[in-house]
Amino acid sequence: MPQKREHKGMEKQFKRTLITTALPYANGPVHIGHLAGVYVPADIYARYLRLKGEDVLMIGGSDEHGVPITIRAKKEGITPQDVVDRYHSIIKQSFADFGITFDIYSRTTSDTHREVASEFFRTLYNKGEFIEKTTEQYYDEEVKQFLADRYITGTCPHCKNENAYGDQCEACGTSLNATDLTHPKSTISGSAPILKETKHWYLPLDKHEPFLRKWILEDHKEWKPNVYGQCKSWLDMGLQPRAVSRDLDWGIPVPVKGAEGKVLYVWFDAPIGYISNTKELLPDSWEKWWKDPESKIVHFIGKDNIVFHCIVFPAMLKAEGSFNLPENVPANEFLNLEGDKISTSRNWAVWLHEYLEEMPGKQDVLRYVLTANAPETKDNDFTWKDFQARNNNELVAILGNFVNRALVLTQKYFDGKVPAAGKLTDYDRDTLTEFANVKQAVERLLDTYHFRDAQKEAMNLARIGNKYLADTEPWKLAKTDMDRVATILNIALQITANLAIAFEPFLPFSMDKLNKMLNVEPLGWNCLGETNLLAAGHQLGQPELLFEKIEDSVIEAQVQKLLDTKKANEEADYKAKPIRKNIEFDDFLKLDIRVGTVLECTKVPKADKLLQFRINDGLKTRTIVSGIAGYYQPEELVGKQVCFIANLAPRKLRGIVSEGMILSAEDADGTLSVITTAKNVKPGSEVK
Ligand code: B3M
Ligand code: ZN
Repeated sequence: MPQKREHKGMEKQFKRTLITTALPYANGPVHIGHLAGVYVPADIYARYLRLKGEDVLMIGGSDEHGVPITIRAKKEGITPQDVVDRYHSIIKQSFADFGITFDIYSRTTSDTHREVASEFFRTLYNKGEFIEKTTEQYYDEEVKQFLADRYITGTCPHCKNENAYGDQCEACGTSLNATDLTHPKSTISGSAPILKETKHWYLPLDKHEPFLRKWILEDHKEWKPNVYGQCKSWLDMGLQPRAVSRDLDWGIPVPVKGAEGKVLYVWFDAPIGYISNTKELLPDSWEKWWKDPESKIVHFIGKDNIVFHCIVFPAMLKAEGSFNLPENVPANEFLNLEGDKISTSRNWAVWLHEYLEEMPGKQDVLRYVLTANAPETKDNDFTWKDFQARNNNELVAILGNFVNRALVLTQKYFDGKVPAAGKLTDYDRDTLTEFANVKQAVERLLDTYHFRDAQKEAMNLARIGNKYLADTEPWKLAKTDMDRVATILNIALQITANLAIAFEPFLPFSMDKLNKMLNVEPLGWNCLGETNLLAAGHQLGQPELLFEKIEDSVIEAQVQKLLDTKKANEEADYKAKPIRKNIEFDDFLKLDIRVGTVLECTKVPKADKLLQFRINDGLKTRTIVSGIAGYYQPEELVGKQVCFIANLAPRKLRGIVSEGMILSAEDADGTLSVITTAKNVKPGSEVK
């Protein structure tokens, strides 16, 4: 049955759905953040549509190009190919282990991908869709190579941190161009790079801006608010041409004359990977999935990839001319771990392969918890305590308990054969209507990408069942009224069969098990809500426990593991940033730190890290530019009191004269938090 969706006031029908999932970089294993943000929701959606009998493809793969991979290789003294070979297979295995049902999981180093991406570039090139620009970039004469931003360190012009990167100073958060650094140094050879001219191809996003504005802001108002909002703020800042090539020796060679030593920028080739992988899977029929107007494309991604999927890739597809654009991009926010940002380099993560070693067979528990806590509209936190509570109080106590009671009682009183229902009471009928309504509710939520609420609805079905058995107490009637017991258990078993359908997209491993216990083939989605799924006399299989309680000791061990990581990280941080040597009191007095009240705060156009403040400093209004745009929405800070250095010599940032510096605390992962006062004080008050 074709799906119906609201579209520009009309209902648009689609014949098939192409689901793509962000291609993770093959420079490390995958963790719970990946699963929660992208792969579990995509898999739920794919399984749901397949259960409905729709035509679905789910495309995945590893992103194997880009600078992070070359850096990792250099660090380990191996080739980039070694790095991606290792992690591609680990990642692929983890996804398979968690039941993520890709139709294909390939890689961007495949031959098909190289051909498809080269062809795509050539088409745009021949159509004149690129502009060519020659700019000066740093070049390491010792190793004879241009340096990507991350291969250059130097002194930050703003805060004088000596270890700033070519794209960003992690000490003050300012986004930089490599040429802003003083004393630049190549991290490859340690030598001072020279500036050398180099030519690159740019996609003129500015040219596509009017189209993108209409397509997103007017035609896709139904997109999630976090996605729509990010797109709007990019569009409002104005789009710039973006380079789609790099001077690098790892990647897909730019397929035109005069481009020796240049490769496609990883963010140019990676999204084309969705197309290549479809083609690799279906060499003869891939095009209908991408080009037939009756095909719907949905990109599942994390929030850091929104601009590439909603703006850059659509502009590429539009420029090419023959492809559909995505119907929706249900991007998630981030999942934190025990209150801190997940970080691969700090080993602050629950790695999927480790989880499975330590919790064998518990894939569904993690899938359940990650969906229950999915960062759908805001960042969310994973904690082991919550993991345990959701397992013990929901999976075990509600779903598992109900199913087990229904099956065990049937075994006990009817030798495991579905008993025939007799006359229904009003309460029976009310119960049946209640769960018949669940189908519509779950569908509406899944169709609009509200996976956590959909799962909650499914759990309500189990709650209804649990309550029904608790209220009717068939075990007490066994001696007096076996007809009534038969009716009650028939109803309980029909609810169980419904649960096996409703939970299949969420808990596929357990529902497989449940289907075996029911001795049925998996039932289609359209059976959901029916009350005669199991015929009287049908022989059930052996009941088993669906879920088991997780003991405190298991959770404590996981928490301890994280505490150990935290301790190791703290020691390393302290070593990396030891307390500086003592200063005299007079030195301290030189600093004039004051409190000011933020009157206005706005984004600095074309600088994604900078906010411009207008601050009441007690005497006048002063302007300060600060590199904290990544951590605050401007409006959050208006009216707040902040501390700032009032006697720092004014300096120009992106053409704006900044009169001072706003003080922020930086934690180990680089997150900045503005220093404010515990009580409101008069603007201009000194901080000492
Ligand atoms: N590899 C970035 C990431 O893993 C990038 C996604 C590509 S999707 C085409 O966040
Ligand atoms: Zn800095």
